[in-house]
Amino acid sequence: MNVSPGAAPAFASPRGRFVTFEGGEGAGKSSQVTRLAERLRGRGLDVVVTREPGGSPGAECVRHVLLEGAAEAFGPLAEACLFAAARADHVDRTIRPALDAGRWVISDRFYDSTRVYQGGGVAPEMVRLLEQVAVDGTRPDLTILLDVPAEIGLARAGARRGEGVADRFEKEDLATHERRRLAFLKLAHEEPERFVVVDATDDPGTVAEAIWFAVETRLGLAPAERSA
Ligand code: T5A
Repeated sequence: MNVSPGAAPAFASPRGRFVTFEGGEGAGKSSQVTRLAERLRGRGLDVVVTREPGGSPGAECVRHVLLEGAAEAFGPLAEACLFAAARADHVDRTIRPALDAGRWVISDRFYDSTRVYQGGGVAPEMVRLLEQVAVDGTRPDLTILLDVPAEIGLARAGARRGEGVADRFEKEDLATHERRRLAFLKLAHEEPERFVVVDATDDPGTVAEAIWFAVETRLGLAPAERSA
């Protein structure tokens, strides 16, 4: 298990804290988001769990269009614009109001997914421009990257899906998924103060402990929050 701890930032304002989970297909993001939220709630914290694409009524409609593949024919830039439109709505209606109210927000994917998935087909400066417009300054305090070889993640996602059909992105070939894994690791390397990389090949309980350690050390839970 690899965890890269860093310095705990000071939080002077009552703004809530924003944690995002990133990683490839089947890395275990949804499972770990649920576990972390339960543990934080057990400490008496007010936690909002959300996801992308989606997380607000408008963005959930766009999610359907994107994952069904209906926008694929319009090309990578159009898809990137749709992800950005969904994100703008998600930030405006769900994330920012919750943070302003002092709540914790945990999002299953956020803009790093666009950097990685759409970044393969759209110029990086365009991806960053769309990102800037969509988030308007609302950025994660901590990003947990669940790292797992693409083959393992896809096998997990496939086993869970059973006879169901893979979505627009999941259906892509192994080499593409492995390139995405490396692209996520590159982002983590470039922003070590925001990212923590967790080895997600371990069993779910061990992964959850690594995530909890990262949250405690990076976000500096108050003594009451730690022991409640
Ligand atoms: N996308 C998204 C973009 O292209 N651009 C963007 O900007 C954004 C935001 C979203 C898709 O959209 C793309 C990326 C995605 O392709 P989605 O349906 O929301 O699609 O799916 P994912 O986010 O990829 O999530 P998955 O559900 O596929 O995987 P998770 O959430 O990482 O994994 P989870 O927790 O559901 O677990 C998968 C299976 O593995 C088991 C679980 O029990 C489950 O069966 N599992 C483990 N098994 C063994 N060991 C562990 N440690 C395990 N952890 C979980």
